[in-house]
Amino acid sequence: MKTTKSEKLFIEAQKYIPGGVNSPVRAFKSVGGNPLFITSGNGSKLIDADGNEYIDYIGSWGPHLFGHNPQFIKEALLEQIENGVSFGAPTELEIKMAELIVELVPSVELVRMVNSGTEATMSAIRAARGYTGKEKFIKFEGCYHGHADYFLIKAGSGALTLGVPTSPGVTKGNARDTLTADYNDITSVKKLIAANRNEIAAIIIEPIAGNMGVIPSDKEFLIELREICTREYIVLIFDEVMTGFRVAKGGAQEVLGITPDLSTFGKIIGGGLPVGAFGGKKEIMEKIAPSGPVYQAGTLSGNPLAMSAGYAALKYIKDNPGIYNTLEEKSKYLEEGFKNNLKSLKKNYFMTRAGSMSCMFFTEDNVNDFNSAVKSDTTKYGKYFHEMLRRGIYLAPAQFEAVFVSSAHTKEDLDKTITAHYEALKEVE
Ligand code: KE4
Repeated sequence: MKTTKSEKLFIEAQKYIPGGVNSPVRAFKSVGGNPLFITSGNGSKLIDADGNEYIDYIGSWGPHLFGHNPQFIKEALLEQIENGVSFGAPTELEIKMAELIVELVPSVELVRMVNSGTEATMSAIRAARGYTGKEKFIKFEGCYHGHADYFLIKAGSGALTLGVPTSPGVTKGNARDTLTADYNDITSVKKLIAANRNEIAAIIIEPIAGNMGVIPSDKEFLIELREICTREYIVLIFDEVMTGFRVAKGGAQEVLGITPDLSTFGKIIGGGLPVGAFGGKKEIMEKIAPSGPVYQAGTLSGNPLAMSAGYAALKYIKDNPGIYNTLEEKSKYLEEGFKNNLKSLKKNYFMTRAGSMSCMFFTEDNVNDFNSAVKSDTTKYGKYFHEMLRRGIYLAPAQFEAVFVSSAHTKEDLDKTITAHYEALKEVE
């Protein structure tokens, strides 16, 4: 069979880049086959190097709430480029961006811009340690908070997909301060606190998990987690890199009605450019240099080009809050279509959804934590993925990720996806 352009490019890429990709989950490792090289994205569509068009449900792993390359972000970028892209000095745009985040997320009193979700979460942990004077922190098995050493302990997303939830290269010294609890299991948290009394600076959690597939947290679990953190002088960090501005204007904390001490953001707040942020209580954030002693820095943090795209994205959300009703309608329509297919095919794969992020697990048992998620048949997922790809539907090349619906997905897109889903499942035995 003729070698495709993507296949040729993948061979070339592997000469210079580890695994031929700049982020592991893009490599199709867990679904087999070779990654597609993309040449353009517009609205809900991607075009690959061979000219094939796909309906895209990755959306750059979450940033594209409005679809690819929306006009209002493109215009903001082009306008900023005329004046320069980065100065390494404060700009008014950074004030406007911070002010808007503070306005949209009431728990955030002060916020610092960074360049990725990883930088946001690692900085939030450091802020919590500096504020409390304590060293250990609790994360949850299957949650992914980026690739800082001490997070790569029983992590989700690409780490889980590649079967290395605890990565080589992470030293015992680093791992020593990372305690891991079970998602939605408050007893596992209480046990760790009892065994590490007065040593825990923070608990970091994805309030709606999106990196072991999509797993909403139990409300009672989160309420008790909030109470424990308040009682034990532990900083509660909501990692909203994925859920922030995705599941609601004010993120998962607005949907769940729980107030964290710190929040981390990424993805959507960059409008497709590299942006992260961490923020929260003034008494914690004012410990961050130069107002306080906890050092944190970044050459391109808050750079005007990224801020122009991020501010345009958040301003659009502020001015058009109805977007979340549209996203809910489209996401519910897709979910209903998938569920009808499963019923017709007498398959009972477990489905979850939180707003416009969803997941179909190839297991018929309930999924509410890491151990139940990993029962999914990833071989079946791989076959399903390729059957959908053949039909022009571009899903995450890994079971333990999310499907992202954008406001750019049309009813025609959704109907085509539902039909492809039915046909693909028929091929998966
Ligand atoms: P980045 O450093 O990749 O910008 O953000 C890390 C991160 C932190 N917290 C949460 C909840 C996240 O979902 C992420 C990154 N998400 C993955 C997708 N599951 C990024 C995709 C990739 O690694 O290429």
